[in-house]
Amino acid sequence: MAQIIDYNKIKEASAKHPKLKEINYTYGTAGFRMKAEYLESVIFRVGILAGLRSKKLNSKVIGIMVTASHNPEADNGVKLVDPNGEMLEQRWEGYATQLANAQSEEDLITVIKSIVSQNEIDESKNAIVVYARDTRPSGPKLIAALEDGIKAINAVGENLGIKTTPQLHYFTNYLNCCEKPAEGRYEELADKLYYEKFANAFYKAVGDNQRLSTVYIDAANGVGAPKLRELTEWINKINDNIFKVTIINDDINARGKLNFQCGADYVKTGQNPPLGLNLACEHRAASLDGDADRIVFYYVEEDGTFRLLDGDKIAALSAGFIIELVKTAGLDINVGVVQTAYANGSSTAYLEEELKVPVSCVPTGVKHLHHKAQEYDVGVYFEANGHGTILFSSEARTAEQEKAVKKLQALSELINQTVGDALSDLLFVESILMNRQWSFQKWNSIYTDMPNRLVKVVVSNRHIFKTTNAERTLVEPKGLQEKIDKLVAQYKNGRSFVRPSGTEDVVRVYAEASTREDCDELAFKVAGLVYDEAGGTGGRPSEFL
Ligand code: 16G
Ligand code: ZN
Repeated sequence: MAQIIDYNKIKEASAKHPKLKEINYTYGTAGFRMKAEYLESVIFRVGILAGLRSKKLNSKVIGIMVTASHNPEADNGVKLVDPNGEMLEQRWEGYATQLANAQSEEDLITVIKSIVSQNEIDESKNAIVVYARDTRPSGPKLIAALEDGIKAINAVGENLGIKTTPQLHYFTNYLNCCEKPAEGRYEELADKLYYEKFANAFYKAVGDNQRLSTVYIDAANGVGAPKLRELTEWINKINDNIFKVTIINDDINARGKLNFQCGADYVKTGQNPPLGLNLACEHRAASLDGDADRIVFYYVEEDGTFRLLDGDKIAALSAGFIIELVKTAGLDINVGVVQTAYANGSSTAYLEEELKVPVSCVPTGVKHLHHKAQEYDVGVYFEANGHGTILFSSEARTAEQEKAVKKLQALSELINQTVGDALSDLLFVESILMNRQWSFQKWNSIYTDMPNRLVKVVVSNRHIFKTTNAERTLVEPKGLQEKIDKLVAQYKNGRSFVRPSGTEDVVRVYAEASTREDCDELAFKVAGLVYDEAGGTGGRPSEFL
């Protein structure tokens, strides 16, 4: 029987994890994320918030993931997951920020009480929370603080140990719709159920198509390495001739290696292969990020040119295959694709003009994409950085049993619909390529990326930047957008936008144009303009024009 909230107990426990005075925390696009040493008080309070959220939702299970994804090893972070496996409801992000910033124990209690009263939370409800972490060295200490928070609010906490972010999302959703395991069996079951589901779905989706060559996977020296290894063992148990991977950058124990010159973000940003991978021209390769929710694919041409198959290419490949199945089966199902401003212009043109699929553009961050994708029967969403998934409405899932429908169903089971998942995306892409018997070269040739460049500008206050039109137009600082437009107009197929980062203290400039030279010139001119007119600081980089 749950007790009502014991505020004295919370006060005492909180005193062991005092808030650092100088820091102002914000629950942003990626939850709380910063240097690990600043996070102890925050994580303790996230434990409390998760307890409150579970009580509010009638004892539904809430998930908590401790990770800083693709960030350097010294960082860490924490994110809450709602019962259906989706990101925390937006209004509660504000509560998270308020709790994190309460300076004293008294302030903390005041904030908790106001959340309870605003949401009419029944304090006597049970609360249940599951939590996991990635492989960062700071993880265990932060998990201990989290457990103190969970205990302080008398919630039941189940530790899932080391998991990928998508595994935590998937299992949170599972626990809220299926039978809960016995106490003490959560950690093991979270792996087993996940492997079993995706291995079986992969087997179904590939049918009797011929297997393709080995995929070399750069696991960023993170949690993706052991998890992918176990997942492939499960696949091999069913049929050891359908999927071959070689995992590199799988050292999760050595300090300093996580995401260091490897991983999806490094490869996407630098358009270079990661450290430790010697790519020959026939090799197929992919990189995960530190918590295995992003994936990008790549290969090198005979002349050594590096070719990236990013989130936009994954979206195009998936949408093309799904549309074909839908047509073959004669289904009345609407398929749509959701992108952000970062999507390569050529990908949008390919989707709209060749595949004739509706494309919408939303602000950066998974919650925006996920939400929009739910409007379609089949909603494909991928950020260019390799984070994404596909949502199949139940209508699409229960259509009649024809061959194409069966394949569509198999695909719907193969993708982790709670959140973008590098491992499930890998199997999904591989199954389409096997069905089509396509090489990476063939896949790449569906459209040609426009040259593009991303530049960071350090400014004294990024919060003065306000955008509209899915982040493609600046509203403030006033007058800046007009000046950007003038620059853009000087370049063939020019496109550029400026937005404040949600995860770093910088402003990002993106530019595209017909040629590499034009694109770079446009990007550095816009960056220079932003630096000069909107409080650039820390020295004007020499490449800015
Ligand atoms: C976070 C987002 C990711 C987005 C990135 C943008 C989630 C789970 N993750 O990592 O989707 O692409 O932030 O970062 O929403 P930025 O605002 O610094 O450019
Ligand atoms: Zn990630």
